[in-house]
Amino acid sequence: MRIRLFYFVLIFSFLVSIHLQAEDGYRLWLRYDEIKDTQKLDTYRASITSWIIEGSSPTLKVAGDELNMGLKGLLGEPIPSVNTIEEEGVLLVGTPSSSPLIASLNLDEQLRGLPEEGFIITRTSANGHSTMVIAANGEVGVLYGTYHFLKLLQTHQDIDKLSVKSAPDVQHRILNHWDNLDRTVERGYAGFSLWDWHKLPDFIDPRYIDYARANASVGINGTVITSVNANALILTPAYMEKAAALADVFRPYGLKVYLTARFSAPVEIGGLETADPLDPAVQKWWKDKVDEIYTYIPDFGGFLVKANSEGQPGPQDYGRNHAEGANMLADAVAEHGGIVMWRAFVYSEEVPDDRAKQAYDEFKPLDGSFRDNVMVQVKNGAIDFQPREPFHPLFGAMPQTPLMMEFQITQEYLGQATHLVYLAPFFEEVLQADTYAQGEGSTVAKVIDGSLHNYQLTGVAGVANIGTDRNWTGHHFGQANWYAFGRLTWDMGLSSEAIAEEWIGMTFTNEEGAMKTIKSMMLNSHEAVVNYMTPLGLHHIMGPGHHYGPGPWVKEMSRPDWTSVYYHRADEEGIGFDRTASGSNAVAQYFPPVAEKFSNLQQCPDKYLLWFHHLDWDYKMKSDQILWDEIAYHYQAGVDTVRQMQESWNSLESEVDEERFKHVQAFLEIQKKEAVWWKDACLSYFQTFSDRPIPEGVEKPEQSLEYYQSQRFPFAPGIRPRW
Ligand code: BDP
Repeated sequence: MRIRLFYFVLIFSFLVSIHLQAEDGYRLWLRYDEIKDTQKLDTYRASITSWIIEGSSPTLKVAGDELNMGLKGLLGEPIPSVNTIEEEGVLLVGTPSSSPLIASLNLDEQLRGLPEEGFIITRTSANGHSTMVIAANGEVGVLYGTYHFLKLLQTHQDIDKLSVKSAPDVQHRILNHWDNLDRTVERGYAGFSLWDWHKLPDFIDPRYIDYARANASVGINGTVITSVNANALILTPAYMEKAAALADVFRPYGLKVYLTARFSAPVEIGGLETADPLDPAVQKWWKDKVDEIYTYIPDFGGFLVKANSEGQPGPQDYGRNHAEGANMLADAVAEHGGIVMWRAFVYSEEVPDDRAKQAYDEFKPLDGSFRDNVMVQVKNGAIDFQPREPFHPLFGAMPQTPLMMEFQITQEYLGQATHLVYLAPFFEEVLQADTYAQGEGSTVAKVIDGSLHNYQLTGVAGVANIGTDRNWTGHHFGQANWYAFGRLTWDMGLSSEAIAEEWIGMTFTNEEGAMKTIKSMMLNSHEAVVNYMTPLGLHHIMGPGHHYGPGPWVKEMSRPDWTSVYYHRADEEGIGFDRTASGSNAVAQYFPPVAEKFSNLQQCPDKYLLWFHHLDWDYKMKSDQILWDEIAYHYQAGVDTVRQMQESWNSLESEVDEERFKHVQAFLEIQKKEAVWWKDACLSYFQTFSDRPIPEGVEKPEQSLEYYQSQRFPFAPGIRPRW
């Protein structure tokens, strides 16, 4: 009896553990659980009875595997693959060159002009039977089309009259991992680096494959696997072999590997005395090094470089400019088809001018002097991934140099992994901003997709939020930002709402009411975090070094533009950074209509007010409130929104599996606590200048200012090793 009970308990706990494992978020948005809506399920089962993929390349094989797994899971029964079309209900997948069946269909018209990665999903007649077809000119297009098709099922779309034609808006859609070789992740809040360097190349963690699947499913086609604060060791044979093993895993998924290049590598690992980009020996060293990399990784994508920025070595160490540095590397990779992504995130120690102006001042004069295979990678805003920033003035200002957007997906300045912040609305806000570079309608998106200046190279980068945490991103909702990054870089015209709907449908629910509740939590979340951290254009007032929590009082750092007081400039009179003509005049870097708008107090949107203006505490806002009160109300509104998010989430208890429900619930509680902390710490501090009461309706700070100032977080995650 006892033995039986023992086995019963054992089996029971095993089953429970399987169940729990299934809801830990590991499967991301590729869950493929059986469709619960029986009507939908029946229609899908009737429409898809078998599938064919002709051809046997690795990419077609993974497309077939995904289709097999996806259909079986979603439809709740295995859907066989067949060799011929003898009935309706066959899903035909492939390219005209890999599939004679597809070649025999009259798809030329539809496929014409479609890039290799694009795809069509259509219905046509094959062998006299109405057949659904996923077709592309390139095999990766087939894979992307397959994921798209599965997504239609996952989100319960009508597939009867399908007519999809899709192609990416930009060529390079790239994750930037700030992963170190010791597996720490700079500004990573989801555990350690996925790359198990020590065991590579021999041990291939199955997670690498799931990582590649997830990226392919949203069209991400490149990954920079090492940190921008680069280590030259990655360019040594032992590490290149490891990187090559990753590249081998990623290749079938259309995911290229890129590396960060440490500019001083010729000295550090090459034994040269200089890394001067104009020195022929240095040029040769890089050329040889690149040739060597290509022997390991034949389709190596190229380099991402952070140079002469925050202490990183660069061409300026030798009196050369950024273009000379970038061009040397560009020449080395050119014959292999590689590219160089050269970052514009620079600000010089010697220049006492407004940090917001420095990237523009340094790069604008170099427009037109970069090689054709260089993209300059520009952060979305001119400071540094703050909760909200106006778009970077470089966008639109370099017509002869392809500019690549850099977003930060990891939430370094946005509550890190415990705050639910859906970033798509912010990405969308930046992409849709009008630069006026060529008159009205010259949006940042049009700069980035190349249409405004006819760029031949186009790209978007996102600093990854991915790590070894079982759910990949720390917060279950962090997955939505990875997802949204991929979707938006594929189609910059997609709305953040539409992307949220897809993601919710694939991860949590397609049930209308619950979907609506989750969607509204997501869509309000970015505004909420801006409100409780940096409302009305405030920026860079976070804790020093780790960037966790509030630190508006920070004033002792090794450089003034790392402090908070440099940015908020609060004094007895008022608050804000005057970037108009009477101040740093950073506003002049924008095209005149934008500069005028931001300079003019009547026209400057409230959300950028203190970014561009220093205003009196009793400045009358459009709302009729005085500035001080308005600031306080915004902080309170941020806290209130988080409380609403908590209520919304709690109402979903019966709609969401217990494990993810509780996880998110606990994180929302942390978020609420920290939102209150931000509000209280910032209001207490700014009140010492404003000398005005906390207005009616705003909760009083819970602790004294001294208490907030005394908080220390020496072990906050994601800190740069040297800090
Ligand atoms: C800052 C991060 C720092 C990065 C830097 C960069 O705090 O860790 O190295 O950006 O983008 O926001 O290079």
